[in-house]
Parts: sequence; structure tokens; C-alpha cells
Amino acid sequence: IQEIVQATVERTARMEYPKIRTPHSNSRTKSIISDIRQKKAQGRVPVIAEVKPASPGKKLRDISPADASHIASEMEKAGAVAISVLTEPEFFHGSTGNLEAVRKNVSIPVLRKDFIIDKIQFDEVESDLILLIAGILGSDLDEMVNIAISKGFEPLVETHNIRELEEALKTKAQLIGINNRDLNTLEINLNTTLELAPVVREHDKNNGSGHIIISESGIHSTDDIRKVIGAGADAVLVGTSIIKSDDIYAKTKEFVD
Ligand code: IGP
Repeated sequence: IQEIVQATVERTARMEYPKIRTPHSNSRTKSIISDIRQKKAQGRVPVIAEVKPASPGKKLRDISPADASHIASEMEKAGAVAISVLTEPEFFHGSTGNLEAVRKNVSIPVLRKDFIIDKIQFDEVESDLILLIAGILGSDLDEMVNIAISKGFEPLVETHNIRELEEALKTKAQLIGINNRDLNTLEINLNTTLELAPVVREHDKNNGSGHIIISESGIHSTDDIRKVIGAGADAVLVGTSIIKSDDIYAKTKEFVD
């Protein structure tokens, strides 16, 4: 993770202002929360399907912008509630071009998956949602959430332990990600969601708030989905198992239905 953050520091240092106008026009952002609630009410699983070319040290599939938009429309047809697109170029082989192509081609919300450490990155490319990783941002988290909101993004704050979760709950973010993968060791443990989701529910009960919990990473079967939803997650974020499948549509649909 240190290596990825360092590469991102170097890349953002080379960026120049201004790239796009802000705040950006964004009519779809606000619907993700109601979309998730609606899917749940239908007895279906809100799945955020991820366009993911690689994870560090492991190539999954080559994805050009044309491939990305094709893959994303299969995911949308299968009932995905949103599409996540990796834009980190060096370790995940993502691109902002993939994100632009996907966003043009689907009508569901699109999440930008990257390592956002500098506010200049908000102006690189438009998206409906944007990932902010609590473990990377530390004491900058609250400010970055506020900037994201002011620029028209719906922030998804990713957490992996109780300390990060407590920081996330202090911000204005309504979407809380629980990453089952430890970004330092890359180890997966679905029990992360089982431990942390009840903490969010308890917080909401005491504060009259209503966060949306998204269980991220390491989900490979409907059993896995049952496990994290049973623990209190509202939605799941799935990359690898969908991307590696020969039939993106069928695999996404299997998880949604
Ligand atoms: C997807 P998986 O195990 O289904 O491929 O995981 C997603 O959760 C993962 O790509 C991810 C990620 C991240 C990637 C979670 N948090 C932060 C980059 C940056």
C-alpha cells in the first residue's frame, strides 16, 4: 500500500490545473441510496460490480475503454446497482478513459475506484461516487469528504478496522465501505464485515442516522453474500469473481438474484 500511495503522490505532483470545471453536473449521484434500498425491498441483492483489469501482482483481464463499456453494460443489464471502475494505472491497470467510457454507456451510478490522496484528483475525471480510503487519508478524511461533496460526488468511505470506522462515522459520508481485504497484507477475511457492520448499526440506532454499508472484496459465492448481508451489509462490491467469469452477465445476475 505504501508503494501505491507513493506512486500516486508522484503522479499527482505532475498534474496541472485546471482539467475540468467543478462542481460537475451530476444528476445521478443522489439516487444510489434509494436504488440500494429499492433493490433490497425487491428481495434482490444490491451489487456494485467492478471493472477491474488487475490487482497488485495479479492480472485479471486486459480492459480497453471499449471493453470496459461493454462489460459495464452487461453488468447493468444483469441488475447491478452501480458500476465501480478502477482508475489507478500502475498497480491495477485502470484508467480514467475506462471510467469515461463506462459512464457514457450506462445509466446507473459509477464509482471511481482509486487512491485519492490529493484534491487535484477530484478534477481529473467525473464520476457519480468516489472512493475515499480512511486508512490512507487519516486526519485529512473529514476535509476530503467535504470537498468531494462540494464538488458533486457521493463519497464512499472505505474502512478496515474499528478505528477507521469511528473516523468514517464522524464525517458527512452516508456510504460506509467495509473492506474485507487488508490493504497491507492483501489478506481477505469476510469476518471483517461481521465485526464492523454491527458497530455501524449500533451507531445509527443511537444517533438516529442511517448509513449504507457496503461489504467490499473477497466475495466469490452466493454463500459469501448471504454471510455479509446477514451481518448487516446493505450491498456488496464484487470485482475479481465477476471479471474472471466467462459470462459477466450470468455471473452478475447470479449474485443479484
Ligand atoms: C473488489 P475483489 O476481491 O472482489 O476483486 O474486490 C474491490 O473491493 C477491490 O478491488 C478494492 C480496491 C480497494 C481496489 C477494495 N478497495 C481500494 C483498489 C483500491
